[in-house]
Formats: sequence, structure tokens, C-alpha cells
Amino acid sequence: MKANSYVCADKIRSDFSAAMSAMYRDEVPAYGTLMALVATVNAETLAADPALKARLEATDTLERICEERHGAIRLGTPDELSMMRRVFAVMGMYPVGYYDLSTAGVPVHSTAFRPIDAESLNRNPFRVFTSLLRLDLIADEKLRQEAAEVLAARKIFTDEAVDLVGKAERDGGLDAVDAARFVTEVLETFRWHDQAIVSADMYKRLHDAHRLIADVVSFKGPHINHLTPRTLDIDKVQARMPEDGIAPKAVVEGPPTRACPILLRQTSFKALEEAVSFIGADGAWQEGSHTARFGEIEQRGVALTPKGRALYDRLLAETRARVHPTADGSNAAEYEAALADVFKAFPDDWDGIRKAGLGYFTYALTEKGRSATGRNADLETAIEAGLIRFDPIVYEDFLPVSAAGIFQSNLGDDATQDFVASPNQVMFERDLGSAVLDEFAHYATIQRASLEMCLGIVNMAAAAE
Ligand code: OOG
Ligand code: NI
Repeated sequence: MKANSYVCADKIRSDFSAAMSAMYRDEVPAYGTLMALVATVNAETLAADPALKARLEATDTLERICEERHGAIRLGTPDELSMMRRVFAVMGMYPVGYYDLSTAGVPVHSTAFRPIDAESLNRNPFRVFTSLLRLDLIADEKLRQEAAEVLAARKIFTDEAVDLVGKAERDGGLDAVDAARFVTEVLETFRWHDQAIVSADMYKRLHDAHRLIADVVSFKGPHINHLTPRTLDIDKVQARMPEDGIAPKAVVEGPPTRACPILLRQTSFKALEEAVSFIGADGAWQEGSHTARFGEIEQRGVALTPKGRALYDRLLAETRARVHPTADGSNAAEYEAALADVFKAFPDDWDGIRKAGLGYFTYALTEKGRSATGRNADLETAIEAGLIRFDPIVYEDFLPVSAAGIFQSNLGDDATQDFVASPNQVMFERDLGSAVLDEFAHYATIQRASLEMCLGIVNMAAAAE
């Protein structure tokens, strides 16, 4: 088979993301309602801001503005995680970043599988926040053992999905027929199953240990637990959710509303209570319920350098020390006011963010700069002279405190629990079967490469400081 007859990984990812969206809207009607609200608010925002519309048209992304940007799953075993890595690789998605959620009372650690190069991100940025349950953090040894046995016996991938991954790895790709089968087969892993693989009694014991453990262990597979389209105005969607009959979480996670958005802002509607049945005595099913699935929205800003991130983390901690947002939303307005107030210490103009070394930017020669090639100026002089322009690099990753907030508001309001902080990236990477890409190093590489492109005109020594 000729290599050029293989379907491009970006196309498989787009098809998969679209298939998952259709399945999830069907499974969780409230998610369809959220998507419709996002589309309405995005259309209103664009109508009110022709410059934004023109920018999105120019970057060719207008059409896909309301599409999903990410989803999330929770896996139970190292084998599931390493196989998932191979599945996502077929779709051009690779593990970026390590997130330890144990510090936030959630017994998992995670990575995000995502496209890495700019062109792939532009074609379809779909990522999956993927968590691995940490049974090692469960105190009750007997329960830990039982949970491990249940997990060891389940098979979350279809045989055909496994075969197709092997084929893609051997041949270096999949043809159109196989790619379509791959999407269909892999989708099965993400499907919801309302019949549990444990008894109601076991479910209760898992649930009492931590709700998340029950969610991972009790079912046949790692059902997609949320999908997340992009919104152009997260505050508006948050405010309007109740009008459409969906209950938003108490506060938007992440930085406050700003003129120059940084990192990532997220909010969700609260997970729904769904009917499930547990294995009963004598093969009968026992009715019950489970709460895990929700819908989320996101809005992204500039990626921050380690210095910018340290400032962000400090200001967020300061805000939360002042007002800790409660799950019922009773102090949401107070929290928002504190957040806005504390974040006044974070510069809110692009050049200020850049000059302070807080954010990552790409640099490019302007029209004027291209014809001036050969002049020797330092970066700042060249920018001031209009020879070089800079643009913020969008943050494509996640935030552990925000992720914990998303987890918690969807695990029930009483779920906060303490675990000993125990990040273990070495164990995670061993289970994954590969290292994760360091997101800071990656953004720094993009910035540096863009600077090098401007080499003819800037003095690199000055630029590299
Ligand atoms: C994942 C929560 C993290 C986000 O957007 O930060 C996440 C989960 O609930 O499994 O998706
Ligand atoms: Ni999410």
C-alpha cells in the first residue's frame, strides 16, 4: 500500500471528535442544550465584534468556533493507560504535561493527549484530559485489592480496535476504510454503560472510599465524562445557563475576566444523576443511580512562562485564601470580586506581559521588516520601529487547581477529602510507557524558533536575554 493513501492523523482525530460529540449529545441531552447556548452566545459575540470576526476568518477557524476543544476520561490500570496512548497516537495526539490531583483531594494523576504542532492544532485541537486512578492512595487494603481485581478483569478496548492500532503502527497509517472502522471501534471505549459490573454493595464501598473510585471501577469502560466546546464569552454562557434549565458550577475556574486573557478559564454544568443498575443476587439487576457526566466550556488565553505561571499561582492562592468559593455558589460574587482585585497585580496589556517575561509570544517580521533585512537592531528596537510584530501563543494545556475544581464540583459537593500530596511522574510515565512532553519547554521552543526566523534583523544576543 502506498503511504499517500493513508488518512492523515488530523483527519482521523476530527472524525473521532465529531463522532464522540454526536454520541455524547445523544447520551446527555443537557450537553446538546449547552452546545446550542454556546453557539448562540458565540454568534452574538461575533456580531458585536467585527474585528474578532475578521481575525477568526483570517485564521480560518471561524467555522469550527463552536466545536469541542477537549474531553476527559478516567482510567483504571497501567495497561489501559499505555494502550490509550497508542490509540491516541493514531489520531496524532501525544501526552503533554503531568498533573498531580492528589494534592487537591482527587486520587488520580493525569496527562493531556493532544496535537502538538501548530498546523495540527489549527486543523483540530481536540484533546483528552486522561486520568489514571491511584489505587495506591486508598487506605483500605481489602477494598484496594477487590478494586484491582475488578479492573484487571475488564477489557475496555474492542479486539478490532486493538488490531487496527497494531496495523497503524506496523504500516505507518490507516487507509480510508480502516480509519473509519478505527473511529467506530474506538468510540465503543468511550460509550456509557448503564449496567454496572459490580454489586450495589461494592459500589457503595467504593463510593464511600471516594466517589471517583466508584466511577472508575464500577463500569465496563471509561465513559467520556464531559466534552468542552470553546466559547467566546464564558461569563455570558455561565450567566445564561440557568435560563436554559442547566445548573452551572458555582464559579468559573482560572483567571478573572481580563482585556488580555491568560491561560484558561473553564466552567461546567453540574453532573447529572443517572439511572444505573447493579449486579444483584441470582442474576437480577438492582436499580440505583450514579452521578458523573457533565458538560463544560472553555476560553483560552496566552501561555505563561514559569515566571508568569508562578505569579498566577501566587495570585490565585492569595484570592482563595481571602475567599474560598463554596460549592453552593453562596459567595460566588465575593470570590469574583476578590479574584479581580488580587489579579490587578498581573499586567493586562500584551506588551507589558511580554516585557515582564510573563507570557510566551511568537515573533514575525512585518512587511516593513522584511524589506529592511540586514539592519542590525535589537529586538525591542526592531519592535518599536515596526519591523517585528509579536502575537501571544495560546495556552493549549490545563491547570491543576482548575481541574480539581472541575472534578470536585462534579463529584458532589461533599467530596472533598485529603490525600497526602504524592506526585509521582516517574510512576505515571512508566505506566504510560513513555515520557510526557514538558509544556513549558514546548512553548519556549515555539517562541525561540519564531525569534530565529527574524534573525536577519534582530540581535539574537539581545533577544535571548
Ligand atoms: C477531568 C477534570 C479536568 C479540565 O477541564 O480541567 C478537566 C475529569 O473530571 O475527569 O477536564
Ligand atoms: Ni475539562
